[in-house]
Amino acid sequence: MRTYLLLLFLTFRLYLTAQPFFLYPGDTNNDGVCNYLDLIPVGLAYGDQGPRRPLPANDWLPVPFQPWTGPLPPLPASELDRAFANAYTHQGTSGLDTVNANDVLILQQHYGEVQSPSAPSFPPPTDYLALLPEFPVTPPPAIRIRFSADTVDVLDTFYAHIEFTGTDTPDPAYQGVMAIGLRLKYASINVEDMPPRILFDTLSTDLMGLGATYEQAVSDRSPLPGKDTLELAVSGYRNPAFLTDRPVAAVEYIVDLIIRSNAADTVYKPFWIEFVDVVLVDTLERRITGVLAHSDTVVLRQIITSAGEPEWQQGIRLFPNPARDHFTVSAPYGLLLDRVVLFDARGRELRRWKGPLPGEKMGLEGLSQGWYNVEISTERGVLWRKLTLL
Ligand SMILES: [Ca+2]
Repeated sequence: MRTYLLLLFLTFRLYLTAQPFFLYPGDTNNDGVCNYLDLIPVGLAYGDQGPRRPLPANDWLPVPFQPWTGPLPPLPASELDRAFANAYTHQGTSGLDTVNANDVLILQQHYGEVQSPSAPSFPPPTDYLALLPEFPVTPPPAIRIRFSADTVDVLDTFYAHIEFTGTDTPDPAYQGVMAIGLRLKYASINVEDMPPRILFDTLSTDLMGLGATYEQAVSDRSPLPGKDTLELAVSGYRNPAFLTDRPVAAVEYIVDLIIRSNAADTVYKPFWIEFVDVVLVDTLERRITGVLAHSDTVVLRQIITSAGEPEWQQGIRLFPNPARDHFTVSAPYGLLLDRVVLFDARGRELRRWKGPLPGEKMGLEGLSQGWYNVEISTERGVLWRKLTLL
């Protein structure tokens, strides 16, 4: 068996040396897509030096390169894996001869792009996470999400703090965590008009970060983080940056609107973030398994009042109301309407008008009798009115 493996390895090496190598700049882990996980090889190889690529191109195309032979993290996998690691993991993706912050810029530039099946890299792409050796740690470290408040109101800003919790495992092989990669999902409906922002700890000099939201990933790239998805990674510079408790990143949300689903004066909606993928890697490129992930819940609140409204709000009315085939919004002179949105009693958005003029007719064709909620956004704020359709 060993002889067979050795033969296989030697044949493979011969094959490698006879073939030119190609990589997609930014796909540092060669899994076929440029995304947050590509920050991990950059962290592992930070500061490494090797031969410059013959062409300095950083376009999203397979470009030729020469494998580096310099020091590599001592992968505990087979020699075959080491050859692969040499071929794809530890390249200066920017085309420079040192792995440095420029490589993170290339990741941002190509975020979300996928390798073309007709022009794959060589060696061909592999499942990066499946190649990582597993390292179970007991008790395990944890990733926790903590919201900045228990309850927040419409138009409030709130933060999801993502935190690493260290472990006091007696395992002498555990040296801490070098990089953390997270894919997170959340219910976007009450925060969708204002995309979240991912905030990294820019004061720390031992960490780099990479994140993507649907706003940052433009539409001609695929696969995108969806409207309800966040992807982010943080990594130390070859060092185990996460040993004791420390913040990973924060996500800033703004409560946009809450849809009124009944006649109550105040609406409450829970909001939370789910972990889809949690990847913790150490400086030996081992994936730490058994990691605990805890999420938190925040309550979004909207207080709907008509009594005691400011004067400018009192002047905003729906007419006619009850309505038959259309309605208009009357507003105090000079107040501009940004947006009018119609919701049914179950909170589903039905129609949306951008920048209507006061008095402009908004059609209700095809809608059934009953009551509806109308959200009116103005330059001075947002308010709600109830509309009855006969
Ligand atoms: Ca990749």
